Amino acid sequence: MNSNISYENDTIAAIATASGDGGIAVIRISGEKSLTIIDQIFSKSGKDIEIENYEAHHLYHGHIIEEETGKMLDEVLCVVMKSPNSYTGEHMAEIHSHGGNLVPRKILDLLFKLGARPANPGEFTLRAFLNGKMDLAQAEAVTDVVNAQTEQGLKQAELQLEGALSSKINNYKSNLADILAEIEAQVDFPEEDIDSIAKERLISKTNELIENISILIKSYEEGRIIKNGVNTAILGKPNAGKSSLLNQLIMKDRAIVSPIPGTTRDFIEEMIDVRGIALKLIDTAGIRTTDDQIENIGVELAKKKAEEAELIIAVIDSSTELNNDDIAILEQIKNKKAIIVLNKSDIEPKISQNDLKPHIDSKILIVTSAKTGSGIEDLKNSIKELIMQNSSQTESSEIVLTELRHKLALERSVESLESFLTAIEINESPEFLALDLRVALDALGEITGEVTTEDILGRIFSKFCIGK
Ligand SMILES: Nc1nc2c(ncn2[C@@H]2O[C@H](COP(=O)(O)OP(=O)(O)OP(=O)(O)O)[C@@H](O)[C@H]2O)c(=O)[nH]1
Ligand SMILES: [Mg+2]
Repeated sequence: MNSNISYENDTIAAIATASGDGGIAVIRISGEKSLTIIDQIFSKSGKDIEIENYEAHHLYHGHIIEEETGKMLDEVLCVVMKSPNSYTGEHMAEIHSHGGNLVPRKILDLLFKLGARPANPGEFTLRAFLNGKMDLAQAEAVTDVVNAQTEQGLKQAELQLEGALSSKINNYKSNLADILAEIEAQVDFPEEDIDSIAKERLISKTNELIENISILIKSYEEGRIIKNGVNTAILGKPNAGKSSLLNQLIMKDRAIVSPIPGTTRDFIEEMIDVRGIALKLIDTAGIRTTDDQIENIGVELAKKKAEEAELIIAVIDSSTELNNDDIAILEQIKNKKAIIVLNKSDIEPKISQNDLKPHIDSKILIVTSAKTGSGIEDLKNSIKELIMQNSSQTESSEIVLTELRHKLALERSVESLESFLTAIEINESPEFLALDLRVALDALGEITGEVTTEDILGRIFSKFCIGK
C-alpha cells in the first residue's frame, strides 16, 4: 500500500450504473464487511451455501430480502470477489438488480443500514491504487475510458489503462536510477573527481533520457486534443448560415434555421467527431450592431464564446455584399486559429474569393453550401489539418500524453536533468549532483504515484463518477 497516504478501511457502497431508465443496475460494495453485509440481505436460490464458500467471480441467482420485515425487495444476481483478487483489492460484491431509480436505491439503503457508507467519487479506483492494483497513471485512465468521446480517445485511454504510459515512465525511472546509483557511489569519495570516461557516459545517458522525455512531452499537443476535444465557435453575421452549417456538420436538425436574421439568440453546443477529433461545436447568435436588447445579449455571448474558443469557423454569406459586420468579425478573429467559410455557393454570388483575400490573411478559405452540403467534407478535412498542424501525429498504437499533470511533471524532470548536466560539467560534488537527479526521479514518480499527496489524489479522484 502507498505508505504516505492515510487509508480508510471501512466499507463503501454505491450504485455503479447511471441513474434513470435501464434494464439492470449494478450496486457495488467494497471493504472488510462487504461479505457479511451481503450475507444479511442476499438469499441465494437453491442449495444454501455459506457466503465464505461462494465461488469468487461467479454469479449467483437469488433475492434481496429486507431483514427486519422479511420482505422481498428484488430478484437479483450477486457476485462476490475476495481480497486481494478484486478491483479494489478488498472483499467486494456486486448486486445486479432491476434498473430504474427505486430498486437500486432501496438496495443501497439496505447496505448503508448494515454498516456500509456512501462511496466518494472515484473511491473504488482510489482503493485499487492504494492497494497496488494499478498505478496512478492507470487509475487516471479509468475515467478517461468512461469519458472518451472518440475512437482515438478511447484507444489512448485503454493504452494508458493497460500500462503503456507507466511502462515508458518506469523505463525512464530505471535509466535515471542507474545514473543516480553511479553518482551515489561517488558520494563517499567527495575529494575525487568523477573520471572523465564515466563523466562522458553519464552526460550522454542523461542527454538521451532528456531527448526521450522531450518527445513524450511534445505528444501532449496531440494528446490534449484527443482527450479534451476542441472548442469550436461558429461565428458570422445574422443569416450567414451558421445554424445551417451546424446542422450539416452534425447531420441532424438541431438548431432552428430561418430566413429571418437574428434567429439564433442563445448559443447551442453539440459534440461531434470530425475525422477522429472531438469538436465541441458552438452555434452562436449572428454578430451585428443592433438596438434589440435580447439580440444584443446574444451578440455579446457570441463574442465571449469566440474569445474562449480554440478554433473559429467564420461564416460569410456569399449572396450578400461584404459589409462592416463581416469585416468586424474577421478583424476580431485575426489572431485566432480560424477557417473562413464562404457559404451559399448554390446561389448567385455577390462576394468572390478575391474580395475576401485582403481581410483573411493566410487563413484557409472553404466554399460551402450548407443547403446542399457541398464543401462540407473539405471543411472537415481542413478542420483536422488545422488542429493537428503542430502535433507530431503519432501512430494510433503509440501512447501520447493526454494529461496536463503528466506533462508538467515531465517538464520538471527535464529541468532537473538539465540542471544536473550543468552541475556535472563544472565538477560539482556528487552529493549536489545526486540532489538534482532525485528531484527528477521524484517528478517521474508523481506520474505513476509513488510520490504523491492527499491533495493530488483528491484532485484526481474528485473528477471521477460515484461508483467507479
Ligand atoms: N441557398 C442557400 N441558403 C442557405 C444556405 N445556408 C443557409 N441558408 C439559408 O439562409 C437562411 C439563414 O440560415 P441560418 O442557418 O438560420 O443562418 P444563421 O447564420 O444561423 O442566422 P442567425 O441565427 O439569424 O444569425 C435560412 O433561410 C437558410 O435556409 C446555403 O448554403 N444556401
Ligand atoms: Mg442561427
